[in-house]
Amino acid sequence: AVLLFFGALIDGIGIDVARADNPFVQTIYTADPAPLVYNDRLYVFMDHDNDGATYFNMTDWRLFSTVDMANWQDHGSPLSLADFSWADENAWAPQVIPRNNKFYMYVPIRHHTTSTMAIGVGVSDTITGPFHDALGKPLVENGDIDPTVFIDDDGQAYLYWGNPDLWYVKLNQDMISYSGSPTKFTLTTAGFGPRSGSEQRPTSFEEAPWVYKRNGIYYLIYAANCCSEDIRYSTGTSALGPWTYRGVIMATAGSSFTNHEGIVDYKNNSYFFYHNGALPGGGGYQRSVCVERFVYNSDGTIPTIQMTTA
Ligand code: FUB
Repeated sequence: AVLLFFGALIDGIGIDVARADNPFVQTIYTADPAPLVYNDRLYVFMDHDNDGATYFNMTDWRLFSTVDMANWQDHGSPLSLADFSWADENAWAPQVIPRNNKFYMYVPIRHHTTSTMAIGVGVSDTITGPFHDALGKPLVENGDIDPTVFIDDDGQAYLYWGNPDLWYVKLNQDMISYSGSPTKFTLTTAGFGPRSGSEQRPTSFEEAPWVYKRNGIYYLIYAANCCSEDIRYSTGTSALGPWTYRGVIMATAGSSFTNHEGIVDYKNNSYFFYHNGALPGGGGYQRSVCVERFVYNSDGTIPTIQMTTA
């Protein structure tokens, strides 16, 4: 089945390419989008917010894909909280990356015996899943969340995650183990900008890191300032910085007090994925993923992006 966001559900394709309405998933509440281009198709992994929820008590992840940014295919749930025997709550922001002829899905979930947030890894032979728990235990566990994964040109893979701190570790080739210890970035205002409001944190960095490299520039996009988050970014000269604060990309998430981004190039366009609370009944715990096309400035900086709603 192909979901069309003009209110129709049809089988097959054959529709003129058109700009999708936002939110582009309108059948369920979704959040924390993580785009991935694979075999000329754009996949977006995301959380699944529960109807009527009063907390982020999600229990599965969802996957949608497109070839034209207008017609989105619903692939159902590639992975669930129940697939991790050691976890009991909080199926939060995922990211998937291909390597070793497999797909690795990094997810923050709560360890049931320690009640601490940890990062688990799902693995699958196909991008649409089903994924299964690769380790039977956390990859890392330090209470921090929101993994993002990046493989540099030299083949070194990095996992980054964090709230309130920003951590990284060098992943091994197998993508389910690491060398060295998890290490904190030093958060400075030169790297991550000054904090807004009265909260006692050193910089604007809050959560939702998203790291990638484009035209020789390393980008670290993130959600800033609790608890009406905006999306900001820094750039670096290596996968480990040093980072230079570059400013705000998206200033609001509407009626959602969180925002969480993913950026990707697809078919010669650049796309900024995020979430807001724009569906009927939406809000902080009933969020909806959206996407905006944008153009990088000639120096590689990212323009301010306005959200659009249907
Ligand atoms: O979706 C649960 C949490 O809310 C995510 O981990 C954060 O990034 C925020 O979006």
